[in-house]
Amino acid sequence: MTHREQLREEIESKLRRHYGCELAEAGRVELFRACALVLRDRLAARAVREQERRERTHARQVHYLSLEFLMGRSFLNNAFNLGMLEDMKEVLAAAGVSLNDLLEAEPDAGLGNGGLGRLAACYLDAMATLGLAATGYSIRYEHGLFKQLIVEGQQIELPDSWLDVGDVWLLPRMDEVREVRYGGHVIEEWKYGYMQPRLEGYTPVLAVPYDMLIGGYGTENVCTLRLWSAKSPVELDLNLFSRGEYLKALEQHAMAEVISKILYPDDKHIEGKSLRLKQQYFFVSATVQDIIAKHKELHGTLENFADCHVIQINDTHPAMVIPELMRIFMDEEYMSWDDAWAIVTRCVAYTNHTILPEALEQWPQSLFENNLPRIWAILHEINERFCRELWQKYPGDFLRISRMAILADGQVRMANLSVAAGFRVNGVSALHSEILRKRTFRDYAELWPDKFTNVTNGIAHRRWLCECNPALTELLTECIGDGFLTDPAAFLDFAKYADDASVRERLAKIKHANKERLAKFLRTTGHVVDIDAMFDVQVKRLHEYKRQLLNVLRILDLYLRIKDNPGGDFQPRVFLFGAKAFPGYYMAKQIIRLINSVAAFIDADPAVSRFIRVVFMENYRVTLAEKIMPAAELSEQISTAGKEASGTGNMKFMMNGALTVGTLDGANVEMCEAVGEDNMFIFGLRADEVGAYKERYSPSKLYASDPSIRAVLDLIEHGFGDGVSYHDIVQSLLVGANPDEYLLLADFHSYVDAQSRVDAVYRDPARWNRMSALNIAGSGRFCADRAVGEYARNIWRVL
Ligand code: 26Q
Repeated sequence: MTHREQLREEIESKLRRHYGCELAEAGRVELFRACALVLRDRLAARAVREQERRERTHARQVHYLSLEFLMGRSFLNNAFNLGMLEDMKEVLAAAGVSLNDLLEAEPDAGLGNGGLGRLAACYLDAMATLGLAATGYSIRYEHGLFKQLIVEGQQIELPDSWLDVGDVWLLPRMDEVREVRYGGHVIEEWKYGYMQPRLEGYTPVLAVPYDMLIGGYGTENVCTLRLWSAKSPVELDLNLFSRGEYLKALEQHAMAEVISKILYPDDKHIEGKSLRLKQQYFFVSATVQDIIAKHKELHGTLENFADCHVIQINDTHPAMVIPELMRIFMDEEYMSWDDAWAIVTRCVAYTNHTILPEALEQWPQSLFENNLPRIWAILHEINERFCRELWQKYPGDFLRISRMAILADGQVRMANLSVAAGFRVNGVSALHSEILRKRTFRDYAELWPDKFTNVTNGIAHRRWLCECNPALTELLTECIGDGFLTDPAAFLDFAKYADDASVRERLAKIKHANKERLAKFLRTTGHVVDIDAMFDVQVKRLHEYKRQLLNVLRILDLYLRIKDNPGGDFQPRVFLFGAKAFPGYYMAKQIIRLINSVAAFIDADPAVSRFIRVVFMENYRVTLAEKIMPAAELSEQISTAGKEASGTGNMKFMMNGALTVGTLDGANVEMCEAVGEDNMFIFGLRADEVGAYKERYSPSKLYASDPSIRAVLDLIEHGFGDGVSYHDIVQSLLVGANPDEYLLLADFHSYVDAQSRVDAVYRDPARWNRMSALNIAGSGRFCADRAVGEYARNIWRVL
């Protein structure tokens, strides 16, 4: 039997067994599930072998802890990595089904907000491909990030229920359920001559693991993403009712099961909500128990624990691993403080993802005291010992010690905890890591210079190039062979084809076809766009520092120029936006509304809409990004310098041949290094200029003295004829304690200039496509395989 015949039989057998139907009569969802189950079986068979290998070889294990894994869809990735894509296509085609249709049946696993969550997902793919013994841990949120609707120009949030169909990838492991305890009080008891703290009157919650298997490419290795689901151990027992305990039981039941209900839609906008703290502790405690229990089964001792495990925390959100490991080592394994601390500080490493000071995580002490009393006591002791050590080192330097303290002003500072206990701290781009050393964690970097390092982010290039842009992948393969599939350095070989006119023409054709594909999709959402116009794209979370508003300002500037000179020769462009706003972030939501008002305003003016069009694409998510990246020609990466830790969308655009207009921020700096300044459109203040500039910055003076800035702001103030006022947006730029915090007006002209350089190059296709080729060739260093390789060698010591 051929592979193809066997695959067909397996699918048929799944259909019969699970849905009682034949291939010819199966509905789309049934067929999707059956095919997914076949892929899952293959992965499961490999996973069993991999598990045996890990246990036999005592491989050093990596545990990647993250509150978010923004996985998107898995079907295509699994088929691709298993080498079954062609067979799958053929078998389906023979049954009269197109693979692309089938793929649309899968919901996104949207278990993340944006960059940080998608990074974790990309890294799982790379860890599996590099053959690491790695496991990801997170929460099986019932609802991922909200679904965004745009109604009358405004964002509406709807719940996202991905599990109805998305559960097909999840394997429940009922034999590895853990118990997590909340509340109660600590009883101090003497036992065998030791003081043994014990929690009493606590509320137990069960953590049920569901495993998603992640197959590597070109290897048999499989990694696991373990997602914990919360379940109450309390049966709702009506007998309790008579004893007056029914309400208490009901309350405990509800408290337990709400823990894994929903992903917090915050991205940097941190609120000290007790449910969020419970979520963090829930997944951290279950994970730590899991790691320790399995270690004991395999080794029978904890002495070698730090040699066998490294725990990477994705930002500070899982930082409670530190006190939780301490708790289990001391209270349950009877270790001394010093022995426990020596292990913990050898196996936890911390990645920071943000420079915005308001986004550094802090929790009110009272939340810990009430919900996690034993963890609170341990944090208190960690802080006492740490501050005492600092006092030895810096006697009398109160200010420094209070800056470095873990507990201060009734708050627990999770970043300080992570730096103090972690054996390595890394930023996510060269510039970001530099800022961490020089500013954010300056005191710490003086004390422990060797603790700090950089690992520039990377993206899963098989997903973000090969799977979503097969035509470009084929061209690359023709030119440079298929080595780049597993070797990021091989991309560079493509540089020499930048001077080959036939390759440049192929590039242009591929881009055009991808634009057509996106335009076709946009038509189904009610947007008609001109395929011959430049596709100019800004997609990312909506945040003031990312400056979507600056993009709007220059669109309005262009609008005014067209109005002034309707017969002029303007480069046609389609301005595409996609962004979700945190539901409680007023200014972000206003900016979404503004984009939609401007879109309608331009649409209604034929003199302008013959040149430009603005489209806000609703519900931006992984699956939509996979349609956008291959079609984009210009990538907008315009954050205020010094604010974007890295960015990863910038890399996806670059790899798909878009040119970048951007500030020297985050990983843009390294992209510019990779391709040279001539092959990027750089503008604006530099990170090291921003501070001094702000000292003497007066946006209202700029408004008064600069006619084009004034004209654009007046236009916004006047409104767009739809009865909506954008007065607040204008005010935020001109008045208040910190007007134009993100320096939009300061960078305005520089940005407008950069955009005219873009237009000039676009008019010369040979030059544009040459730059595009050089960007693709330079994008190899932004592969997740390279980034994870660096983690593995320099931090985890597993390669
Ligand atoms: C924390 C506490 C309570 C509630 C929510 C949060 C929370 C959740 C998500 C805080 C931050 C985030 C996400 C941050 C994030 O996505 N940062 C981005 O990380 C990317 C990957 O490193 C970088 O490329 C981006 O520059 C950075 O903004």
